[in-house]
Amino acid sequence: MTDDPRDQREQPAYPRPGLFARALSRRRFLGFVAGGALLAVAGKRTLGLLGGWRFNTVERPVPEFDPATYRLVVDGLVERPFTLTYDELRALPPVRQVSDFHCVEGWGVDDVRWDGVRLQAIMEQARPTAEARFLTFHSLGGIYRDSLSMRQAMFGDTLIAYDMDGEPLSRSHGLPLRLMMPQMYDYKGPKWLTRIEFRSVRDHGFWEQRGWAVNAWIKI
Ligand SMILES: Nc1nc2c(c(=O)[nH]1)N[C@H]1C(S)=C(S)[C@@H](COP(=O)(O)O)O[C@H]1N2
Ligand SMILES: [Mo]
Repeated sequence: MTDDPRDQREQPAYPRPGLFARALSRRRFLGFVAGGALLAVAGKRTLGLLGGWRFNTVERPVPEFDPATYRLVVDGLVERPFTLTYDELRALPPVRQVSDFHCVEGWGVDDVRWDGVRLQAIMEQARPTAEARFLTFHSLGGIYRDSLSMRQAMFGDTLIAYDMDGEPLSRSHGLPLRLMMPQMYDYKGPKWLTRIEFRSVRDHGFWEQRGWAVNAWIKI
């Protein structure tokens, strides 16, 4: 099962056949797969050429960050749920990394510098219970969310980021906080992150409910 947190195998970036075969005719499904493969090839060619940020959101207007009321809530299957203000978040041990960003639609940005916090720091403070196996990341606004297994959250390059290229995230790029999981397509990375919830079962994110793979390993 791809939901098994111990499963390290790479999974296709496109939905498993079974998921769509039920809803679509075989012909339409094959068209979908062929289209996806074409998109992947086209994406590989244009990455780099079309480097530079775009702006993707399903929230309109985009959520507004108010430092006076903002909290990062850490809860669910943990011994010590807690909340952090923006200042408290920035006071946690900071990490810096440079990593590439990929949207599954075929564009991306290379060598983005991120400053933020490892999820390990969050877990150490929250102490997940034995039942906790997945983390759900919720955005302000209550529309967008996605999840990682505990293992994926502990990857050496997974972080929650508050700065991009040396500046606080702009409002369109997720101020105050976004999840970055560079090994997966960025629909896995909710912007305007406000809650990290530990769960025993995998929660299917916004795009995953619409057919995209839960394990969105980058395929380029
Ligand atoms: N809250 C929220 N987070 C989100 C999205 C979104 O629509 N809402 N889109 C995701 C997708 S598909 C991509 S590619 C990136 C886009 O990030 P950007 O707008 O900063 O370029 O944000 C991800 N995180
Ligand atoms: Mo995306």
